[in-house]
Amino acid sequence: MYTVSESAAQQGAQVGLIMGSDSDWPTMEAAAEALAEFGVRFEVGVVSAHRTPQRMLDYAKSAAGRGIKVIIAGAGGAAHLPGMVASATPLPVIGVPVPLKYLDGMDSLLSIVQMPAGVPVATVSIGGARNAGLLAVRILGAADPALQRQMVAFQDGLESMVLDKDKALRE
Ligand code: RP5
Repeated sequence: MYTVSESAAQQGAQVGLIMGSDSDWPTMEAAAEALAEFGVRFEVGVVSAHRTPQRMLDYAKSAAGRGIKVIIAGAGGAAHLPGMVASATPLPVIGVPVPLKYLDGMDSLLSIVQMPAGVPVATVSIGGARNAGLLAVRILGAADPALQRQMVAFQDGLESMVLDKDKALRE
């Protein structure tokens, strides 16, 4: 389990894990856990597109220069954070639609996924923060053979898990 404050201080972070509000953390925590499973260093922060627009731009514009390779951005409702961050950084941005009380996260999904040509955001499923973390690992793994081998082992583990369940079902 991670708290925002514990994770925020990591040195040499490769992934920037940001969210529009601390209320997004229960959803976004799964991304942090996935990154930690692979030993990927990350930083965590609350960056609101609407409440702290300048902070958002400062974060997006400085991320690549600080060594960040991938940004995971989660937001709910009128979820403009991932798209706006993508507009101000050359880094790959993964958007996580955070489900809120109303509309079951469809508002978050549609706010994030329907980007104009030229400004891509790789959008995962509603509440799909774990896959956001795993996708960040895959992106980093493309230039890091050791990390890619870890991903292959993880995928082998998924296969074994399913085969074991299948076997148990038929026993
Ligand atoms: C969004 O507004 C945040 O990403 C969050 O999902 C939502 C609600 O924020 P709070 O009112 O809980 O701070 O910008």
